[in-house]
Amino acid sequence: MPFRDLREFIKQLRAKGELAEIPAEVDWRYEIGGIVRKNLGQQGPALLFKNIKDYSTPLFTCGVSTYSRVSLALGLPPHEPLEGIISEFRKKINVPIKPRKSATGACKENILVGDQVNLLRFPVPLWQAGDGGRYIGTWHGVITQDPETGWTNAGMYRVMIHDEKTLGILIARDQHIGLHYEKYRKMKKAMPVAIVIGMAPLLPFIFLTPLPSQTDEYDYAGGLSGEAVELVKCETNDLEVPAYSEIVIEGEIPPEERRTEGPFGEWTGHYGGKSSPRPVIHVQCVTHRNDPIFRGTLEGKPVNEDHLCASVALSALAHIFLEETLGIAGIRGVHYPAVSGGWGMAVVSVNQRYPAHSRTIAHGLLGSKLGAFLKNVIIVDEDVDPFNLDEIWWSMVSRLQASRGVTILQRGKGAFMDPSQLPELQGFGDSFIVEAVKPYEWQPRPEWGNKRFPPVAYPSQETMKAVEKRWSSFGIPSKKEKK
Ligand SMILES: Cc1cc2nc3c(=O)[nH]c(=O)nc-3n(C[C@H](O)[C@H](O)[C@H](O)COP(=O)(O)O)c2cc1C
Ligand SMILES: [Mn+2]
Repeated sequence: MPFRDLREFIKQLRAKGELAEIPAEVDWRYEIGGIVRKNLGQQGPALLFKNIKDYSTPLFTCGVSTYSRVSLALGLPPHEPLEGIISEFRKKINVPIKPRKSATGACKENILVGDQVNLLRFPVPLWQAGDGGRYIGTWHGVITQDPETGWTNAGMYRVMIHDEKTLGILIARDQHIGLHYEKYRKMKKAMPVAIVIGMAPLLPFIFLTPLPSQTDEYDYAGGLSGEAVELVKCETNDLEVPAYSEIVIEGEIPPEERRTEGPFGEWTGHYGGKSSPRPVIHVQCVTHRNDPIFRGTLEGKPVNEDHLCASVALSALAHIFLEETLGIAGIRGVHYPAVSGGWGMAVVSVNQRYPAHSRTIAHGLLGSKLGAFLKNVIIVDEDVDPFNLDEIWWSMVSRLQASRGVTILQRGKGAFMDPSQLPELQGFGDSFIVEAVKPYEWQPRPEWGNKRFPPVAYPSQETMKAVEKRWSSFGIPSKKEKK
């Protein structure tokens, strides 16, 4: 059964023993960030902070910071392997479902306009020491519309509090919000915006996922959830938001006004940029449910909730892109490992069928929007499990000759705020492609059993099956499943 909202998900987490509810008073200034950091490090439960200093509203975080909870959100068994999680994600997102429109919804239970607007009413953490402010938008959706075509976009772009009624936002030119904003700027008009916080667990996966332009993220959110997303219209503009959101912030972004925003602990695990003048959001209205639950996440040094979720979403989407958009056959799996930040590295396992098959894959990814923050690509053969980092290391020694299989591409598209790049060169980045594969052109040899590469040293399938059958009789304890 899909989860309609954040509350249903929290209820299920509680029932499954996946939730820690924290009655002790905690400080929104740094302490929450520290607790979340430790909890992420030990792959702990989802957290509901119920007693935050100066506040009565609770904060929910770490909802999908482990694969078992991502499985739960997707309706899979708790110990589903990563390959299965990504495969399910791929299947569901590939069948979009149009949203349903409602006249009203739970997010309208409280409507605050004008003088009633006070963003400091929510327990927004100052997440960690180097952050330039309190970030209210860390696990949210920012909704805007193309003023020419009417295309609606929903993306996750960080949002900082300036004061009770004003927010700062980072808008990159090559992101969809950037495309919309450029048009409004040319028209010299303010851009209407809606920010949604606290929603059904699969929606943020869609908001952080680079889907093609002119496509509506709500359709994909419906597909992924297996049920149409119910939408309601904003109070002060024509944008639509999920009806069961905990909090909705409505406002507009003037074309030229700037205020200092940042820095922010980035997905790279560093502070890659300094505070700079960036666009502001003037908030006109806040709507929220009764007893709202604030939702946020700590970004920073991997692996955090955002890295894990980006890893799942990008792996699934890149697989679809390579297979269906680029028409590349023979792909066993695509993995953007969470340990590399979820965005920065892709491993693709492929059954090579023609010359340069492996390299085409790397070029395809690096040249696409899925490669917006992608730096390095590793290609392995189809018998190497791309979801098992140990096997990738093995492959990089046993099948790679550096002069043949390592390529460095210079001045490609780099992730902005990449800490390894000089500030003046931000946006440009070098990439490596590693083809840790059996060379396509090698010929069969008798000493290799007439294969084109030396055989892998491993007991035969027949032996392994027979051992498996008798395994319990040997009295050897089985290794605990690693998640
Ligand atoms: C927690 C979090 C914060 C993010 N903040 C930003 C941001 O400030 N600016 C940005 O361009 N992308 C940011 N991203 C990445 C975008 O969400 C991602 O590139 C997404 O594809 C953007 O949506 P779009 O493809 O519709 O433009 C963030 C991702 C996460 C998970
Ligand atoms: Mn988009």
